[in-house]
Amino acid sequence: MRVAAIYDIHANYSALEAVLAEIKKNDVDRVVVGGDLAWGPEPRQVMDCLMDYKEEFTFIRGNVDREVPYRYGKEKGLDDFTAELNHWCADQLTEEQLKFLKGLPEKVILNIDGLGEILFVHGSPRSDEEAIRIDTPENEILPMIEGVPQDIIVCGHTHIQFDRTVGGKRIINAGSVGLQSRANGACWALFGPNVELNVTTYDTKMATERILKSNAPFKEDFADHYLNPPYEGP
Ligand SMILES: [Mn+2]
Repeated sequence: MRVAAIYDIHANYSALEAVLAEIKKNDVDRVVVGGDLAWGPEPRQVMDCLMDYKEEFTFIRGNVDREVPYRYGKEKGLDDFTAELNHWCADQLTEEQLKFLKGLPEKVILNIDGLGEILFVHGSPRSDEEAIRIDTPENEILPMIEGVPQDIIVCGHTHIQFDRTVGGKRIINAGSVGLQSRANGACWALFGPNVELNVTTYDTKMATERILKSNAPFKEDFADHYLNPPYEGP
């Protein structure tokens, strides 16, 4: 089995479209959508698209998939930007889409040719909002992965791709499809029989023009991010 992992789409429809087209060109048996689907400027377009694949793809939950449908705000300690966007994104989605996000599982385990069992999570094996970064010290990662029986762990959440070995476990960050740092394109990963970290370029100028014409809050910030991906992740 060959598996494509697409993480942190963050409601960037142009990036999702480009990655799905690229995946179709590869011989992929399964797509794992690694969470953080609808927090960003085009939540409805992204969810309408993903719902076409709800039986075919395997979905896990990211932190914003938990926050958006329950409209988390300042009472949860979130900043104004995140709180406003959570509310706006929830307002764009259908009841069915909100219900879908609420029901996502936290992790999935797949057996992949040449690699064996892989654990897919969003943040870390113990939390959807715990960050494993490209430069997180090993002693901080060790307690996060304690007790995981699989030799390979795939994560996202921190929006920068990496492939590290910590405490005998290979930890791979698939990067972000829609809100990437340190890459000029939509990031994703392919598993089986090897591990490939991919970057699919797409027309960021056109993507930016479209969201700037929309009524998405903070659209200028997202546009700037697409055109000038920052070096540091969130
Ligand atoms: Mn996240």
